[in-house]
Amino acid sequence: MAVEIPSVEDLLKKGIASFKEKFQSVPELAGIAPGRVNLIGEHTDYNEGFVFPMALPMVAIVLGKRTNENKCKILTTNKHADDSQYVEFSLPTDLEPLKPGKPNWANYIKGVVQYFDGPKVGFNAVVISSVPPGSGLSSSAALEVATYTFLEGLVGHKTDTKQKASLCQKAEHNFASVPCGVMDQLISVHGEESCVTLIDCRSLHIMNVTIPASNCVFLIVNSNVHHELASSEYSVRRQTCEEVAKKFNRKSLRDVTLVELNKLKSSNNIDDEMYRRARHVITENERTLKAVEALKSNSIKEFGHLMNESHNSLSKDYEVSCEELDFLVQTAREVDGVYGSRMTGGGFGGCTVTLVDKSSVNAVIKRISDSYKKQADFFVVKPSPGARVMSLTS
Ligand code: GAF
Repeated sequence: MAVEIPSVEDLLKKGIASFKEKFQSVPELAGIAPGRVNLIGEHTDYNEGFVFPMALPMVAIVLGKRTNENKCKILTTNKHADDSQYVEFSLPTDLEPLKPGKPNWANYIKGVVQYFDGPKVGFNAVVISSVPPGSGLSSSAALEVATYTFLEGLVGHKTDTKQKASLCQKAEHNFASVPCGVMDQLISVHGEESCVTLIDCRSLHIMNVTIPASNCVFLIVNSNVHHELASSEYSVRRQTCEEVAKKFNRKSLRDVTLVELNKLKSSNNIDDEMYRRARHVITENERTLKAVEALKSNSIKEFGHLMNESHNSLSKDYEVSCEELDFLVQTAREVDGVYGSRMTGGGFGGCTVTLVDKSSVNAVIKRISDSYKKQADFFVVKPSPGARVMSLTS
């Protein structure tokens, strides 16, 4: 059975109750921001390429109130192994900026408080989230953007939305040491109900594409595995891409064509591994743009085919898939009514996304549940709204 995704209202109720218990007062407002699933365009964002994600109904919420102290006091309702669920830190000053430390979960919040471009004020807050952590659905970007949105609401300051996403990305780089691209933060800020969003990660231009009416849905399958390689290999991939772009004297792989890459290969000026990494990025950009056209013209079959090609390229050329993800993708594809299936996010574990006829969802769930050696979680998802502030007093 697919997991029932908790409603924002239910999460708010729980968060408010925890706040009242911890801080013996009533919270004023909430910053709410979604996780995301990327439908195609993987490992292209840090190459200034194209991505095509949608915001999820799973969200992170930061709720609370402003105080007169120069302290940030935060309780998380999420359980974190070996980590305390409560943290206090002083507001940053020019002389004493915030630094990452323990507990780990608080680093995303600290980073955002550090880079917030409005007036900095003390607050008490509770964090609650329905985005499964460490599963490639951007639980960390959702927390960063929810925190930023909460701070905007507290002081009545609004940052330009692209700048806001970039500052949240900076928090992730410097406080979580992940050299991520900007996709996750941008879609968390800009998501729209019923839309998938094409992002040009060079210009940060955003185009929302409405999902045409059809009998299909997107099914997310969480493999519930997370391989330790994930963050180190992510940096290595990013570096390799930069090295190949340098060979061409170009700013990024966005500016390199497949014909040029093939020429370099035939003159023996690039080793096979580097060639395959770059080939993934170049062909993935092409697939992403084709997928956008396919969705616009309601060519579901073509869209699914491109999702399959994307996964194959991520698995064979970019080598960021793993046994479990390949298994889930392969098993889903064997079911009638499935148009396409691929890993989503950074890889080495996490989730797959499958485009499937509504009438075949249960058959996919059954086939995977019967044969997957671990426990998988299933979510049927619709594109959902991006970050917003909600007043809790009216
Ligand atoms: C992770 C990163 F955070 C994104 O920026 C992106 O690179 C993605 O992996 C791969 O497409 O989610």
